[in-house]
Amino acid sequence: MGFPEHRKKLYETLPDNSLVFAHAGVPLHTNEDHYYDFEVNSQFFYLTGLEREKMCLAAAKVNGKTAETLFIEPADPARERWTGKMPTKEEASAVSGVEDVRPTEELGGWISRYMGRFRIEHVYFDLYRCQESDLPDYSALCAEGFRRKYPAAVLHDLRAACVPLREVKDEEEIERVRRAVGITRQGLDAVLRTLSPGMKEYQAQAEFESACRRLGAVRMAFNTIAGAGRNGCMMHYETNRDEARDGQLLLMDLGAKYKNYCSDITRTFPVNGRYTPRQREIYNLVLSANRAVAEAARPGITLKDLNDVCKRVLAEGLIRLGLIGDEKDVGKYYMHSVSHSIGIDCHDACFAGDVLQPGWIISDEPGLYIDEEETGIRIEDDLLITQDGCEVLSRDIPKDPDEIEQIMNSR
Ligand SMILES: [Mn+2]
Repeated sequence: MGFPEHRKKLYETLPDNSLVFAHAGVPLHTNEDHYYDFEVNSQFFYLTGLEREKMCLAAAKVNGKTAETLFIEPADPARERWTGKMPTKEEASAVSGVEDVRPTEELGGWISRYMGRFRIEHVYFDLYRCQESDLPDYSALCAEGFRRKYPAAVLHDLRAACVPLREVKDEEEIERVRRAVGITRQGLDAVLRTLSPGMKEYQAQAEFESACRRLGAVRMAFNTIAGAGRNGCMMHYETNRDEARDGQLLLMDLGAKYKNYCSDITRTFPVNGRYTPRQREIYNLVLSANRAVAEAARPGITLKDLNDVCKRVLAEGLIRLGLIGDEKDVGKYYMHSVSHSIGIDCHDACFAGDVLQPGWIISDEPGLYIDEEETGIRIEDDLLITQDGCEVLSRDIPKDPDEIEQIMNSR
């Protein structure tokens, strides 16, 4: 179980005469001697459970047999004096389950040996590219170097090979997401205890994040979104500098990350503790879409099917409220999609069109964004797909408007 099992499954899916290089990545430079906070490559993490920079898992599947070696930077006392202890071979081995751990400088020799002696035909690097304009990732640069030296080898995308495996979470992964959701619940409790008119959006963010860190989430799943009033109408608003005022709603889309697994939750609270009748009307419509999606989520359907369910409910409600005249205009107030996969990444690796299976974890996040009323409402839960439906992992996080008002007014 756990991370060694992930590697075993990957090796089973690979053709014979393959090499795999999963690079952890390197810290990215900003200016002078400053670097961005290091985030480990998701494929490397999925295969090893290690979050440390400058490591590489190299594996060979040759003549039906697999061999694997983990290459790590050797501990350097001079560097440790400044930036802390580096993992030893034994520690890296204990976390990953890889028995053969060697210093990074031996990776070149390892490659020469396999490429020189065996009929290697397929070579896997993480070659994912999100946008054409992105700088190449570290793994892509390593692949470039490899291709120059061995132009006959066919390069494949390690991410694409991992996606079908990553889509279905195992027990340990589900447990980590559960913990992340549980921590997020307590972080939102802290917001509900303190939210009041005059609070800055970043102060609500601070309430949430400090509770999460206290509870063991050393990082968030993504930049916290805290948008009051009109700011709640921007799907990925993360400036969080404005004041939350009397009569406004505060939309918070956020999530703790626990042992590198994400939660992704949205709640929309009334800043003064009471929804206006109009806010409640729209809120209840979003809530009914949220419930309809959870009702529909089950193995065998796709994320697009769930979005169709969501759009139908929202469109009917918007017509009833007089905001649109025709179902097809639902996009005027609902611009995103209701669901994505959740795991190591907040928008976790999955292929569009793949059908849900037991073990998928997905979001359920309908929203309505009505600029002219300065009203943005989104309600997001995390769902674990089960044999015959789903389990709402975030069921304990208040979303019923009466319950939210009751909590805010009894403090
Ligand atoms: Mn989401």
